[in-house]
Amino acid sequence: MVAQWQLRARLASSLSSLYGREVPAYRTLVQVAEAVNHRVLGRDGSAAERLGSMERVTAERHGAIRVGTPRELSQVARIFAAVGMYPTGFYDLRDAAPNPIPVVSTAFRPLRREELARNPFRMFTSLLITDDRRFFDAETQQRLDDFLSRREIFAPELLRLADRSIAGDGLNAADADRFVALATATFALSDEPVDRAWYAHLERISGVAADIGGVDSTHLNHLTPRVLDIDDLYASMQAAGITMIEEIQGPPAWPGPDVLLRQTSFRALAEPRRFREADGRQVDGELRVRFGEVEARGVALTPTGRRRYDAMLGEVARRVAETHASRAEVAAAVWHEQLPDTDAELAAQGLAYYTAALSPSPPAGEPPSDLATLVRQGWLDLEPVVYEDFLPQSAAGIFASNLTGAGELDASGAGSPRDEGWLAEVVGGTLHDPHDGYAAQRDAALDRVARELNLPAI
Ligand code: OOG
Ligand code: NI
Repeated sequence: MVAQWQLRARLASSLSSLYGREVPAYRTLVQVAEAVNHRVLGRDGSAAERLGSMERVTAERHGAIRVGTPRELSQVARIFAAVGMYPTGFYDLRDAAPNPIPVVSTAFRPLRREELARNPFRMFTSLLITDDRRFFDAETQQRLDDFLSRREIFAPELLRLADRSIAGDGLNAADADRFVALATATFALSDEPVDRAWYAHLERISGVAADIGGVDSTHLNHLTPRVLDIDDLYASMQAAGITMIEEIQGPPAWPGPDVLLRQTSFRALAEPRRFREADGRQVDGELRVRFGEVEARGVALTPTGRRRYDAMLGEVARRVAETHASRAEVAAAVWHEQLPDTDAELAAQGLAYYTAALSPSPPAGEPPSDLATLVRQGWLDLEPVVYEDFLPQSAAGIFASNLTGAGELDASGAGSPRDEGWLAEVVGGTLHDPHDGYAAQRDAALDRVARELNLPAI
């Protein structure tokens, strides 16, 4: 039998080979990322691995795919459940300022720490919202819905194998090979001709809408390796002659611990695609929709910490608009003012998630029973809980920085209500809350420490 986690590792590696063949710059990115990680290991020693073992970080990827209908998303959910990846988090990118994108998204990923350690593959998956009048008028919506309801992206055999893996907790060797091959082929760039006029109509509204609803298939949009020092990576890629987008998305470089998620990307080259013209003729052309992205992960924030982060984002935007200073400078100042820059204070103030073990050399005397005092008096060794999710603002920024045009938006058009409950139904009933896993890790560790210190609770 091939267990679900082994299928996940095989799928991740197979998609990585596919994307490397399709987008050569991705291979450069992976090489540079590995070089950066070795540099950090040489520089920081074992501290380099406090956010994940070198083995995990080197293998770690997230992909991004985009689908057009709730039915397609429900099929995606079956394919990923077959490899132990479950829909986690809700991101509505339609209200992301200043870059609204006509999708709602979730991330399929392993939930438990042990599963993430075995293979942390995740897939950021976006669903086009066709009835949102800020983006699509009634006629375009009708055409989109007709077009999307006619296509079959996922082969029935692939879905049958997925269901078999879900029911049997894995697949036999022959089925496993077939499943990985079919799933990989599903996410390859198709050579089916693209209807030029229809694609162009959608592209005027939104490049993302065209990439989803203007073609007969889906494809990996990017595949993202993880690095331990994204500032080094950014400089190294520029030095290798690959132009990166202007900014690193997410938290700024700062003296404190790595927090949440920092990402950056480069625009991939145009890729050859076939087009069907209005008169039925087929011609060669190109499209430039896929890109390369890379990320660094840090400690997960608690809901309180996350509210602080969101407020800081707002404050940075306000000051940038007011002073026209560079975003990096303003962000560094805001972070310095508003967030403690040590693990101890992030933990003591309940802003970030940590697991804890009893320090081998605790202070003398009676232990206090609250976390803040235990941390400040040096009773505990803290380990960051790594952020395993995404950031809506950064995601929208990544989408937008790689589009050719801003698109057209009808600000007076009515949005269409979509929420977590709706998305949960689409993906089969459950949408997981990212915080559950982080809190469970912290709580289990603190319970252990409380028992060791003979405290009723911490
Ligand atoms: C997804 C963009 C978001 C991320 O890492 O935040 C994303 C897409 O382009 O389909 O991948
Ligand atoms: Ni991404």
